[in-house]
Amino acid sequence: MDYKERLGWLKTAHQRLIDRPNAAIEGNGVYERYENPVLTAEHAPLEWRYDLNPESNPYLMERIGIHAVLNAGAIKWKGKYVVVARVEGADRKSFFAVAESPSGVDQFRFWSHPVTMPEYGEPATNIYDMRLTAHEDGWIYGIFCVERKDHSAEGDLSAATAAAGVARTKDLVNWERLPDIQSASQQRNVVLHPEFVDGKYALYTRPQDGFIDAGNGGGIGWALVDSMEHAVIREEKIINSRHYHTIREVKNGEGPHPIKTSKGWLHLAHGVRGCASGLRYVLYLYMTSLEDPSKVIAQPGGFFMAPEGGEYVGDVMNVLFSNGWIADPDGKVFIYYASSDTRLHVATSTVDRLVDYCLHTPEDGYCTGKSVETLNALIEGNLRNF
Ligand code: M1P
Repeated sequence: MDYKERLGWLKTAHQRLIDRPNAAIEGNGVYERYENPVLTAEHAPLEWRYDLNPESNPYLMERIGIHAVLNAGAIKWKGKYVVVARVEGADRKSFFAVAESPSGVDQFRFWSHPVTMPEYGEPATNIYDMRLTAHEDGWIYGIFCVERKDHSAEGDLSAATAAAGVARTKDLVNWERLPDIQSASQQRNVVLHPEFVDGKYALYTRPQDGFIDAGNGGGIGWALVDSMEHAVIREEKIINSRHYHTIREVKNGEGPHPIKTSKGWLHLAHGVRGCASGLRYVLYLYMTSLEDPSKVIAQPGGFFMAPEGGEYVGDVMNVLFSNGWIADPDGKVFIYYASSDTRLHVATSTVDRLVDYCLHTPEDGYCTGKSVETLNALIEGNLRNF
């Protein structure tokens, strides 16, 4: 192909990918998966990847490789379904980029430029996994992981530290960077609750001993802070703990901020366990009280979603991760989740179905005997009545 032919081919293929309709797949009744991912590396605009000047790029070769589009914060914005995705380049650096869709399940298109995130303190080596919160104070906050080299670990080139970065915006284009959250431990997966609690900002936290290891960090924490302009975590209590031989044995972390329902706050989180093939990341739901969002009132046992089919395969295998969902006023819920740190998918459900799932899925009994007892109770009821 000559330059002109190749450019035409690239443009057609890219447009076809964006226009591709996405159909729901009937499943377990709790949610519907969709046939296609909603965002992939190939969705990145051609202007980001190619030098389109025939003089400086006569072979029309890709100049900047985009490797993955994953873990995205989500928000309904001016009638559109908008995600702030983690885009990872071939150079392993992640950045944020906004994409919007008219339907929430297909036709996602990136805005023209990635987000230029101002720095705070020592420039970050990597930033990722933004949780978006339209807070009742009027700002949209983005809290994200800031990774920097761990200078105390001399000679260990993979040693890093994790902190929670904070930025706020009114238009998703211009971001005001605020100081990183101060905490006694390293933090990742920090999420801002959308309402004030006792007049303070409320944070879901995930204390961790090291960059990867949760170590003694017991699970998802809860902290009240006076200000987001200088957020300091002074006290933190664990509200959703890790537990031996469960899906959240090794680590867990809050997903997006919880959805307020008439029966309580509905939470989406990820749980991690170890196995011979490495770490396995799955999604789970739980609910907390409207009066006290730090008090768990429902904890269905097991995972809500786990990798299936092609979702198993990618840059980091056997991973589902979510940090964004949108609840429409009619109760429809769009869950944006990434598979194997490579691509972004959507699943849909409703607030009513997800609450029903939380309130009626048996809790984990923490041993095989209890699991069989619970199973038998269901079977007996079904055999007696149906
Ligand atoms: O690779 C899986 C995930 O690992 C991290 O999550 P956590 O902090 O819970 O271990 C994050 O780096 C996340 O981005 C990634 O998807």
